[in-house]
Amino acid sequence: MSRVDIESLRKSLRLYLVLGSANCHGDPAAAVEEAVRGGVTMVQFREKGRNALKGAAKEELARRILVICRSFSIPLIINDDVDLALAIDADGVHIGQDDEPAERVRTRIGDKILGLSVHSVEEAKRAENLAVDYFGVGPIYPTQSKDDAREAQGPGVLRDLRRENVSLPLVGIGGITAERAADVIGAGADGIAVISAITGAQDLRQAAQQLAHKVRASSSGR
Ligand code: TZP
Ligand code: MG
Repeated sequence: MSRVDIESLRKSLRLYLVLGSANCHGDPAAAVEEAVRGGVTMVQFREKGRNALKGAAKEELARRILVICRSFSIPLIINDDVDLALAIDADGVHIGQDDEPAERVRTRIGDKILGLSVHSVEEAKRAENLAVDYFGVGPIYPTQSKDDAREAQGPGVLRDLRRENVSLPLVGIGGITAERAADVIGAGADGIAVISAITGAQDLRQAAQQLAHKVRASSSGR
């Protein structure tokens, strides 16, 4: 197998749902199914927080989410858990600046997708030679969904990255709603990553449909 095709990854990143059990009222796998039916193009399993599942229970939920993603042919990325990604043969891993270093993760996951959170041009430049496949950039707007989130930076950070010729696929994250999606895409992101705009909605499928529509409308021609 070879590394992911960058252009198809850009498309997969268009509407990236990030979630774990802390973000869902009901079964997270059911939430994924609804959201994917609405137009989500990639999923990240991010099991965090005080009551986060661990061990076999975490793996069991990840496997159920993987079955759904596979049935819709969309990638499943695991947040900061290389062992789990390898155990279930997920499509990739997403890491933050303080997680297992990207070089080591790349060695362990081979050709799977590797995403890295960056907060500035400096962090992105430092990581450009690290065999990372995409950058998650944020928080773009204030967020309630991450305890240790840094200060929101606005879509300008995406513009700065593009101006400095960072060419990797970029996905904006943090406080993104249907109303804000066009500004994030317009600033240079290939897609948007959301938690609450989907998991906090009454109708998850409809929320995903609205977001997908906004992304499609604002990235036409790309
Ligand atoms: N990383 C930066 S902001 C964030 C993460 C995981 C949380 C995004 O959640 P929401 O609800 O879409 O603001
Ligand atoms: Mg992390």
